[in-house]
Amino acid sequence: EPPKEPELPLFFGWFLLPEEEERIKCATMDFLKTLDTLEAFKEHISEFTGEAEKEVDLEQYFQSPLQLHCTTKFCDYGKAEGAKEYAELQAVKESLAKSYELSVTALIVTPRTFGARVSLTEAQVKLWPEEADKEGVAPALLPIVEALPVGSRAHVTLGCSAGVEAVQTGLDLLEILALQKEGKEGTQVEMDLGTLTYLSEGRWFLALREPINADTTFTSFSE
Ligand code: 2AM
Repeated sequence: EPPKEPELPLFFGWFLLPEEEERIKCATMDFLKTLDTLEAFKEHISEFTGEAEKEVDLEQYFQSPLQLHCTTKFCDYGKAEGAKEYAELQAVKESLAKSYELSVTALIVTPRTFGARVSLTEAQVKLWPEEADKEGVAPALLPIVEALPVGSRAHVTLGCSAGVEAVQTGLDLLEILALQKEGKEGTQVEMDLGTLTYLSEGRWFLALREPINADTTFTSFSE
């Protein structure tokens, strides 16, 4: 019998340590609590509720995932393109179970997702698959995404609205970055945490004044 191939995981990524997860969840929930009380946000409430006068409790609106993480490669147990090649990279094999400090530099909120933008270091970019930024991106958006620095899609999904899959967070982030690149920024609001910008269709971007760092472990995950 030939030796069995090692099984591929659902995905690889950086997983926040439990105490870090608690800290990040608290800080980001505080932001949501403030956001839905802002006049600027209320002006665009219908983009979340479908009705102009209705209120929204963003803390209830988003369901948070079980374990906070930043996905590097979605392998889908080997069904995703490039899964095996990624798992076999020397950089990946060497990095398993190692500690990494991630830097969160912005938060995004859309009617679909709530996420944290992660700015990767050079060492971290070595674990970022070259094609990952472009996967599943709408053709119209591709030229702009290709012009963004590698790893621009890196994020931690903090929550999804009902019926939305986590993969949407990275796509929402790229859309926001593309709009920024085209100079399509709307209303800006100064908050304690940083500058909040509105980018049409219920999209909000908070550029953090100070990055939020989080200790993580690089590892694979299978259900
Ligand atoms: P996320 O990275 O935005 O959270 C398991 O489903 C994990 O893999 C989730 O964390 C999810 O999104 C990510 N994921 C799911 N499908 C994906 C895809 N097609 N491309 C990239 N990441 C994906």
